[in-house]
Amino acid sequence: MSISAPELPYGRDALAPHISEETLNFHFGKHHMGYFNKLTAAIEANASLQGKDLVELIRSTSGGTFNNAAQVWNHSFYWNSMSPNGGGAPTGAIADAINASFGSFDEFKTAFGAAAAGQFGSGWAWLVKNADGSLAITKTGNAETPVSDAGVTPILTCDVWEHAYYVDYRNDRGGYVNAWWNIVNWDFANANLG
Ligand code: MN3
Repeated sequence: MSISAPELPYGRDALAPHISEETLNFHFGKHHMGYFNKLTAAIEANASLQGKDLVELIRSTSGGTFNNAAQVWNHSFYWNSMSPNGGGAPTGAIADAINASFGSFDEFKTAFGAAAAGQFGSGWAWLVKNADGSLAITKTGNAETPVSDAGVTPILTCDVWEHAYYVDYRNDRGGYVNAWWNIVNWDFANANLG
């Protein structure tokens, strides 16, 4: 088996009060693990899927296998996009790159928040690096992921499926995204920027 089980990089109560332990019990323990379990079942049932890593599966499958592979990858990236020690203004190279691409951190926050709010239904808001080195904000629906495009490097993501926030914020996606800024992991962003 080439796909390892998802791991949460901190305790399930570590993001409180911004994201509760109850949310992570469901979001990591049920949803993320559910995608992983369905993916491993699909791999066991189909020899042509065996021996491929997660990114290879994302780029070579469609339908249910794509959805589960992409959701396994997207959620691991999402957990790492947050940290109990995160939040505040960006530091290091990502701070300079944000200023260069968006004008200022405040302008970036406004544009990212608009993408997160404007994703109709389930999906994801992303900060990505394009092949030319510039940063961009994108949004994807359902399981769709920038990983599908080999020329794009994901930097950060915020999950805007209702299961990410409904326990803590009910239908207030904007309130959830506002809280996400308190735990955003700039060290992870800098590592991805390379
Ligand atoms: Mn989710």
